[in-house]
Amino acid sequence: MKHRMFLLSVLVAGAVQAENFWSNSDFEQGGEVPSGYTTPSGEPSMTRWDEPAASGSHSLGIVDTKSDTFANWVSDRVVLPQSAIGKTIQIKYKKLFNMADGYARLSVTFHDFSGKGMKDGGTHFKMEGAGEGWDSKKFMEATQTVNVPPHAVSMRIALVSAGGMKATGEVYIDDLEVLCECFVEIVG
Ligand SMILES: [Ca+2]
Repeated sequence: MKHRMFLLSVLVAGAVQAENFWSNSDFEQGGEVPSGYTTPSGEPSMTRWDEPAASGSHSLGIVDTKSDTFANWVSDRVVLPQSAIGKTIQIKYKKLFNMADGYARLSVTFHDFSGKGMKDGGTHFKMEGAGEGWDSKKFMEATQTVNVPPHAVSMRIALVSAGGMKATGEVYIDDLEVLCECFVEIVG
């Protein structure tokens, strides 16, 4: 029996595939703004969709020059794959930042069937001070995990320079993937 259980676990582990379900990951598609993103509040004039870039010629960026306001990029709500609900997903991205008097944040929020934000579904990844790679303008890779609440239907991602209203500085994100390791298919 022990032998059979071991064999089964090997087959399952070998079959798990991390799939990216986020579109426009490299931020290269769009018109006046990158496809799938808006600047719904704050100071849109401080948002950037240009270089520096880790891939191609665009990243999602903010140059916050004002200590009394902020800027943000907010994604559309994206319907979660059924198999991601209640599971852990990975947010993988490249970041370049130099923030003072506060921090910028990459925020992940989950929403219920009516589109309302869920109380237990907010995670903020802070970027404070000068990030590793800033001096050489090299984007650094980050991977963070988030738990998807059981009743979540959709999620969105926001890049915000409002980690404390006084925060100023620059922040850029590129190659953003949302990976779900829950498409289990036993092939053995
Ligand atoms: Ca890019």
